[in-house]
Amino acid sequence: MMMIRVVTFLMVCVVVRCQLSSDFYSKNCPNVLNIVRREVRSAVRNEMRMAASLLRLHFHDCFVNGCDGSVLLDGNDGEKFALPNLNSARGYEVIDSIKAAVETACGGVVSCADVLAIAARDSVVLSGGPTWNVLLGRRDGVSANQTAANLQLPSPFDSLDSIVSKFDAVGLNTTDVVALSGGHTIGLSRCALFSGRLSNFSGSGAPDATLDSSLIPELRSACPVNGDGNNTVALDNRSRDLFDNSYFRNLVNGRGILQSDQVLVSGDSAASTTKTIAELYSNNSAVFFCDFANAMIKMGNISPLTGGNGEIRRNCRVVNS
Ligand code: HEM
Ligand SMILES: *[C@@H]1O[C@H](CO)[C@@H](O)[C@H](O)[C@H]1NC(C)=O
Ligand SMILES: *[C@@H]1O[C@H](CO)[C@@H](O)[C@H](O)[C@H]1NC(C)=O
Ligand SMILES: *[C@@H]1O[C@H](CO)[C@@H](O)[C@H](O)[C@H]1NC(C)=O
Ligand SMILES: *[C@@H]1O[C@H](CO)[C@@H](O)[C@H](O)[C@H]1NC(C)=O
Ligand SMILES: *[C@@H]1O[C@H](CO)[C@@H](O)[C@H](O)[C@H]1NC(C)=O
Ligand SMILES: CC(=O)N[C@H]1CO[C@H](CO)[C@@H](O)[C@@H]1O
Repeated sequence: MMMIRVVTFLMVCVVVRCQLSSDFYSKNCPNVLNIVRREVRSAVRNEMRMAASLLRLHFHDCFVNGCDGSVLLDGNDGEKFALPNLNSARGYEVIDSIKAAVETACGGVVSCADVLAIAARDSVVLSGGPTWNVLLGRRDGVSANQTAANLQLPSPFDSLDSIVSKFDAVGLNTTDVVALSGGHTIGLSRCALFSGRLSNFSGSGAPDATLDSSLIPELRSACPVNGDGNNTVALDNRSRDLFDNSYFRNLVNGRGILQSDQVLVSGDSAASTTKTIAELYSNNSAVFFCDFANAMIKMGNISPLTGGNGEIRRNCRVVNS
């Protein structure tokens, strides 16, 4: 069974081309992959959710100014304080400790943007998902852009068209939208981001009709009206910490948590090819794993700074002086 899966995975997989390289640090920091993996493993052992949080950080980095570590920069006007990240994005301290370990081994060599990319891959693998060769050689940006973070990161209240166009703007297509949304097979969401679906959805007087009604009582009890909007539920309650295709099995059953999840199969816009893709993933996890890995590589290739652009930040929170 395992053998068949592996063979299918290899057959389906088509390698994506790009400008970074997987052996970028082979001379100047040959141990970087082992160091990052060791640190991620220890953080995830300490708290399983951290795998999800680290995966999301790489996504939020790449969608704003490309994968340049900008999400990590401190400061009230930084991306950390943009709406999609405030009281939401997490894992910054873990990135600090990974970076510190890497700096001890090879100071001033490995970018924070690359640390995020490696940590995201390791997080997926440690959660039971696919692996891929992480392409490296990104340099770190010297500024963050909060406005861009607010405009360019997809919102859980976005329509399918809006989500598709935000991905398109960074060179990711509909297949990538669906595959990468599968990142929601791990991690949690706060009630405030979906509780509007549970009653009087968009002023309709009723819950969101695309939400399986048998899920509503459970979600209402986890997220009571006037309760703490910061309470959390699993994005994939079938297997909250396992990276598998059950997120897509939820979607075909109307059990996506966020509106932006469910629109992939229930949205009636022109882009509903997303439904065909989600259905495929719901009964073929090998194709999902392969498409996810390829889409992660594509996402990691968004506008990298290379050559003499940017810098290798010593502390991921501040630009070098
Ligand atoms: C398609 C558009 C997307 C939207 C609208 C979206 C939105 C969200 C929202 C609202 C949350 C919960 C945040 C909170 O509770 O404060 C979340 C969590 C998460 N997202 Fe997404 N997301 C999208 C795509 C992605 C992608 C592409 C990835 C990675 C490949 C990803 C990975 C995650 C993970 C792992 C979590 C859980 C984080 C944790 O538990 O700390 N998401 N997302
Ligand atoms: C920040 O992003 C916004 C929106 O994309 C853009 O209009 C603005 O020029 C950017 N600011 C800087 C300093 O690059
Ligand atoms: C998206 O791009 C990938 C290659 O990066 C390709 O294999 C796939 O067919 C494309 N999907 C769509 C819907 O165009
Ligand atoms: C639902 O919301 C709409 C608009 O906000 C409001 O006019 C209506 O009275 C609400 N209905 C119920 C049943 O709460
Ligand atoms: C969540 O917690 C933060 C920080 O304590 C607070 O500022 C915010 O208002 C809370 N959000 C909700 C929806 O309750
Ligand atoms: C895949 O799953 C969908 C629903 O999830 C189902 O309708 C469809 O028949 C399945 N297709 C195949 C080829 O098994
Ligand atoms: C909304 C939610 O989180 N529902 C359930 C998820 O699964 C556990 C059992 O594993 C239930 O106790 C929750 O109520």
